[in-house]
Amino acid sequence: KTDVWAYQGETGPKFWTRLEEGSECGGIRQSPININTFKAIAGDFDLRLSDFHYENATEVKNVINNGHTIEYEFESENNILKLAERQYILKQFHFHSPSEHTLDGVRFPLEIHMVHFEPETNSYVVLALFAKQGETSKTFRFLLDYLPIDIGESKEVSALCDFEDPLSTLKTGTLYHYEGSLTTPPCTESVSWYILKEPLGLAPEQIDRLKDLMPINNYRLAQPLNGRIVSFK
Ligand code: SG7
Ligand code: ZN
Repeated sequence: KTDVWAYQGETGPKFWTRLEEGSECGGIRQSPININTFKAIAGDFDLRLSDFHYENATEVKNVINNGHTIEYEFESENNILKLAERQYILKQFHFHSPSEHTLDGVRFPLEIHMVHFEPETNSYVVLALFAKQGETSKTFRFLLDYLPIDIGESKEVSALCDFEDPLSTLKTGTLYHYEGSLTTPPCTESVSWYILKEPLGLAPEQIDRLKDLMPINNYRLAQPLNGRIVSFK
């Protein structure tokens, strides 16, 4: 697996386009993007709250420090997002700091990516949640109890992820949508992005600790829209 890239220096983003093994980092529908909220179009996109078939409390199995992010993996494959007749399985979530997507140029302290995968078409749906300092979201209460300090280190986790907060924000909050890519090599262009406008709260210690363990500024710069439309609802 290609893993020779970084967020800075000689193997930084400019180098990503030259990576072998089918890098799509130089493609035309890349992520992340800046979301110009004034240009977003009132959307008739498909994602609805009823499409989230999530368990109330889901066991987290494992956490890994992969040198690019801290990633928590789920035990069950029971959290399903049903979209356009396809079933996307919630696999993992991970962090970027500061955020990768920006809202009218504004970067949030943290962005959480809930990665859903559909094996038949090899495509992804990523739900992006911004986080800022505030009262700790129930969903992420366990974060500081299991942290892999060293690159390559992974740890068993025994904790429950409770999705009530993000799901209730989804009910009333604004959601942005566009078609893009993975934000890391190989930048595969098969990702439907859904970005929740309203940030979740995390304790300052949680944000600081995650930052400590990840590369500084583990975000990719905004990519050109190339005519893509961002919709909202
Ligand atoms: C993180 O971002 C990891 C990757 C993820 C990548 O570095 O969480 O996950 C694994 C399993 O390597 O790549 C295929 C994939 O999920 C890109 O994901 S992102 O576009 O949501 N940032
Ligand atoms: Zn990510």
